[in-house]
Amino acid sequence: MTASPVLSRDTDGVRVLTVDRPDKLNALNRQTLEALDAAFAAAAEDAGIRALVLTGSGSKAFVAGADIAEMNGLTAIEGREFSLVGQRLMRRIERLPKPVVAMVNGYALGGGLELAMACHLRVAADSARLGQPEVGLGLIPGFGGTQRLLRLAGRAAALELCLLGAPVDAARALQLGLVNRVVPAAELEAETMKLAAQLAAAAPLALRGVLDAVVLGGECGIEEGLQFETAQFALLFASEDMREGTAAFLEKRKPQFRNR
Ligand code: CO8
Repeated sequence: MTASPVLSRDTDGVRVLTVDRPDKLNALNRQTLEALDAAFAAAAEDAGIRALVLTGSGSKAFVAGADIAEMNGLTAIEGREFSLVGQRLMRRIERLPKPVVAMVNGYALGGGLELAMACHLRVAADSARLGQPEVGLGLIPGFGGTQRLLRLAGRAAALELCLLGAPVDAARALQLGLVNRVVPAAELEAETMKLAAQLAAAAPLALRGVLDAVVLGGECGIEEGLQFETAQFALLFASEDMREGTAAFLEKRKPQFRNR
């Protein structure tokens, strides 16, 4: 039996998933895409997991893209299938009812940037480089990158990155809104885990409400988006955690959220 290309470890309600193909800079072959899909599906169902961190093995790459060697041999039909497997994974992450933080520890290129953009937050090492270099391979992004980059950073940045293919450094990625935070490489893990711990201690139903309202709201008009927000807001009045959060504020103590 071959080892899984995705490692998983849990700490205090946070599951860390690591793409583990360091000799190939964690490139996404079909086996890795499927292993990630299964890992995210399992995490969604696991009541003990409240937040996730996604990263790549080694210090050089988060994920350097879809596996070019594997793509080189594909027919058009197989290429379409490969793209759909990747898009399904990205959508699963984006629609996960728990927050996912990408810990961008190095190159996030092509499918690697697409993977990071499907996560809800991105923390990058100052040494990271991010880009959509597919045009250089005679391709375009195929795991939803044209669409997520457009929504995340706007048309100018999407066209610049996808047309020119040149990666940007972490500082420029922050300027473009592609990442939320940039930290020194040596502090990346500690800073990301701190953020994940904060998410894991928050009220899970409230986080889920935010994810639903923001992710779905970003894909529809303002009227529908406001309806999503009101529906989520109203639903939370039925939760024990809302009573606990507001009571804790009034009693000047720390809330204990129970996911109920
Ligand atoms: N796929 C396969 N193998 C890769 C990839 C990749 N994306 N990236 C790196 N590797 C391999 C290299 O081939 C090399 O393997 P080997 O040692 O066996 O020769 C090993 O990883 C180390 O890489 P390098 O020697 O190239 O390391 P360098 O430090 O010299 O360079 C770079 C690092 C700049 C990151 C360089 O490896 C590079 O340019 N990689 C490719 C980046 C890229 O173009 N990514 C986009 C791929 S296309 C894509 O993601 C499309 C997504 C949508 C797909 C839709 C499907 C239809």
